[in-house]
Amino acid sequence: MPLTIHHLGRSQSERIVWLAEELGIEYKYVFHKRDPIFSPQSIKDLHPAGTAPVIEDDSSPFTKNKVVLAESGAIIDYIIAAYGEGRLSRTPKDGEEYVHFLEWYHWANASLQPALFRVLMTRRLSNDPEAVHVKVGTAKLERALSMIENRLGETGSYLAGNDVSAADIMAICTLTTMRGFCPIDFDEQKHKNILAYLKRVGDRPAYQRAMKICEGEDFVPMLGPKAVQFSFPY
Ligand SMILES: N[C@@H](CCC(=O)N[C@@H](CS)C(=O)NCC(=O)O)C(=O)O
Repeated sequence: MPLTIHHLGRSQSERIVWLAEELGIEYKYVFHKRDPIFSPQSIKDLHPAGTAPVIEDDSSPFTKNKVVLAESGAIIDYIIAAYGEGRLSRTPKDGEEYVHFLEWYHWANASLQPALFRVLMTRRLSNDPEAVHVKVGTAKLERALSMIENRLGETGSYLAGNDVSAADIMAICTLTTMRGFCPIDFDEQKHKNILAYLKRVGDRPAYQRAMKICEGEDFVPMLGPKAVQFSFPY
């Protein structure tokens, strides 16, 4: 099995396991436990970024050298091109859906994920919900959530269109597992499309398999309105 996926517990690297399960490709899975909340040495030894996800590929179709890749988007593009026959991505042949795909795929990790972490950091800086940086952080996240809510209202299903894509694989962990670091509740009315989307994803066998592989049988993915703060070590 040439492809190895490294997952750090309760982290964005669940994306890559979900991707591989959706594609039905073979891979070797390696779990790394947080130390106590950051990457352990075993992740830092793999790649100078010291972050998860990381993949290794011993027989890349693109180079004779061993591939060691960090960064979710790069890894997703690589796996889809190398082993996924383009599935779960969109191309110019998909017309308008391609354009939507591009925006949501990149926005998920470049804007949505930082918006959640901005709230996490600003809450740490101040307990006062009226402090200006807390208010700005919260407003930016709320704007991001309302973008998703409206988009899901348009498609009635997934971010790029009717079917799941890598844009969803990129976005979902911010709306689920990452809320364990920064508890953000969803409102049953205001976020009803997001909640229906989380249920839709949670019903996917590949997502269910991925979450069990990543976090074990007892872990309950955060697919409902209420977020639960993780405590470490776990
Ligand atoms: N933009 C990067 C973010 C990677 C990242 O920060 N991963 C977190 C897991 S959620 C991590 O490795 N945290 C541990 C650490 O930074 O020590 C990606 O999408 O791959």
